Amino acid sequence: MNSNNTVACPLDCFDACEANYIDEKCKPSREHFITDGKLCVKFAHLLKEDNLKSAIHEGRNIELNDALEVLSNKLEQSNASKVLYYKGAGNIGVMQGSPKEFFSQYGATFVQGGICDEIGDAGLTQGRGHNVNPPLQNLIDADVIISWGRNFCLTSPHMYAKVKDKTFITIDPIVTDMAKKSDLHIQLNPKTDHELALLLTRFAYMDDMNDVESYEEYSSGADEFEDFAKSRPLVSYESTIGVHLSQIVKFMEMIKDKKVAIMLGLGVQKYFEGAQIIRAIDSFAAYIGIHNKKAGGVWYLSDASYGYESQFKTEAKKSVDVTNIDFSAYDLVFIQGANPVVSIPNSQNVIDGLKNTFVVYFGTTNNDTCAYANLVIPSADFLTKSDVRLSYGHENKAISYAVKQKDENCISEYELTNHLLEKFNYEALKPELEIFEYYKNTNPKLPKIESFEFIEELEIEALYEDKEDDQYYLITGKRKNSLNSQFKIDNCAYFHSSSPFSDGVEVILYTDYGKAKFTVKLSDDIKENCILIHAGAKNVNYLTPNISDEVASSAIFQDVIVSIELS
Ligand SMILES: Nc1nc2c(c(=O)[nH]1)N[C@H]1C(S)=C(S)[C@@H](COP(=O)(O)OP(=O)(O)OC[C@H]3O[C@@H](n4cnc5c(=O)[nH]c(N)nc54)[C@H](O)[C@@H]3O)O[C@H]1N2
Ligand SMILES: Nc1nc2c(c(=O)[nH]1)N[C@H]1C(S)=C(S)[C@@H](COP(=O)(O)OP(=O)(O)OC[C@H]3O[C@@H](n4cnc5c(=O)[nH]c(N)nc54)[C@H](O)[C@@H]3O)O[C@H]1N2
Ligand code: SF4
Ligand SMILES: [Mo]
Repeated sequence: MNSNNTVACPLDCFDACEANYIDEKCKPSREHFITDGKLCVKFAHLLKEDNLKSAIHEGRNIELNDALEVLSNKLEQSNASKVLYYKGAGNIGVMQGSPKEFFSQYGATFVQGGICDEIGDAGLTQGRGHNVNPPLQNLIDADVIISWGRNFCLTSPHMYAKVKDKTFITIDPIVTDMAKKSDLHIQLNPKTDHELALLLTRFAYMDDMNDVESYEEYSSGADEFEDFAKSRPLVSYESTIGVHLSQIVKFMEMIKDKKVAIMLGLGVQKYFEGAQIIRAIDSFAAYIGIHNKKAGGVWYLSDASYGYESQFKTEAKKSVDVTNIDFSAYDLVFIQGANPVVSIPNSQNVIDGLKNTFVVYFGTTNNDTCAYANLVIPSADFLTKSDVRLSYGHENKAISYAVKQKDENCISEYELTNHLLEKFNYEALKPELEIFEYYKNTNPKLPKIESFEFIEELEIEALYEDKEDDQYYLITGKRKNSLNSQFKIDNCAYFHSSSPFSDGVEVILYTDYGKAKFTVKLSDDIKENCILIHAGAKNVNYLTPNISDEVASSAIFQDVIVSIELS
């Protein structure tokens, strides 16, 4: 088969699947290890997207060249530091990084921190110097897999398919799809995972499951961590974590003498002290000797570009935390591949700001953010541009060739960047093929954990101390058939059926940060004290804090208590 017909799924997902473009159709690749002959429904939705086919200026369709002229004139007239470059995760191919090169040379303000995995990444890196997953084979060779704050089978269905016959334990406040496939489900209260990690450490100590031989080789602080875990009073655990001790006993029985893999997800780190929480879990993992073994290990959203040299300049002269941008403070806001009106915290703040600046939207679809754009530039879709897709789930990548002719009114990220670089007489990008070949042919070696620092103390404010009985924890996670705000999204708030509401009624939910209307859906999969609102739900981020976590300038979507406005 002609290998130049492969395309990579560009969606922000662990799996990084590959397809073959044959007879104008995408067929799941059989040779690509992860894809293994299957693609998912999100990819099918992507193929059916109604993509933008014309540039738009102040509500009127215009020629692409005219739109590029408006953009460069605006940039020429603006003070560079008053131009904000905002990049999202609509397509996570490496070529999406190219516009950074222009905005870096131009001197625009960049966004720092993130709205995804950055808090957990910072926590893991503090403890072990990097955040890189073990080889996928270690997962395949594990006996027991713990899905901890991650909806493993839903958010990375192809990784899951490789190991679906293993024994699973899920740690999650919600009865997720993954929980339903698990032999044990620890349905803890939100923001109590550090307490659970300490409790498990204490049980491991009592059961002689501490693997001193393994961790003394590369770590420091184990004794202090052990003492710290032992010093917590056992009696308070049940009421705080919300879990019966018999489940902890079962957990220990299930992992004893087994090769254990922990699949960590975003759920544990969507809090102000999320970096400490994830470090507590990673310290428990080190204590029982999971790291640096031939099988098992700890997986998170790995630093996919570890070991690659960035092919684009990305230094920012100035930056602003993503969690609390005052968009109105900029003369021009350039938004690429993102839908911040729905996806970043405090939607009211975002909308108020976007209404009072000149917004350029560069993307494939007419999303919620386009409603506030003065200029829309249609991006070429993934089938019409070459790219390489690295994965934050595993070490396999996916290669994308341009298999279709681009629409003449659309432009790729690489082309737009070179156009602007030329206009401003800046240094051009390296040739597209050279960048593509670099990412395609470079295969960095996965690092081991050379030195590990156990966490020795925790300073974490408990969410349960602030919550009244008629209030709820907010859980916000992914939905099976959509990808963040892309594709079919609802605006529902899911409650346990013991709640005082009926299915289908509208409620107004409020927090310290804002309020919004939702349609009630009842489901016994939801813990009684929680409300689940999916990522991408139109109004969810009216409720979330425009506050950064303590170390990573990143969003803390769940550090919030929800009340219900009674009409
Ligand atoms: N179908 C689908 N797949 C996706 C995506 C999508 O939108 N749809 N998005 C992709 C992206 S961008 C990302 S970053 C990944 C994220 O992948 P995951 O980390 O799996 O995603 P989430 O659904 O955000 O969070 C995981 C789980 O954490 C649980 N949780 C919430 N709070 C807590 C807590 O305090 N403690 C514990 N232990 N659990 C908690 C939630 O109930 C949820 O089940 O998924 C990717 N894959
Ligand atoms: N409440 C709540 N909020 C969340 C989350 C949550 O769990 N709960 N999850 C967070 C997470 S993990 C993430 S990653 C973010 C995601 O948030 P965003 O980064 O804003 O991503 P999307 O909502 O998927 O919107 C991506 C847009 O990219 C555009 N696009 C697609 N392909 C291309 C392309 O090839 N080129 C260009 N230029 N544009 C393209 C499409 O128009 C699409 O609308 O949301 C975060 N927000
Ligand atoms: S599982 Fe993920 S990477 Fe694979 S086709 Fe679906 S969205 Fe794309
Ligand atoms: Mo994400």
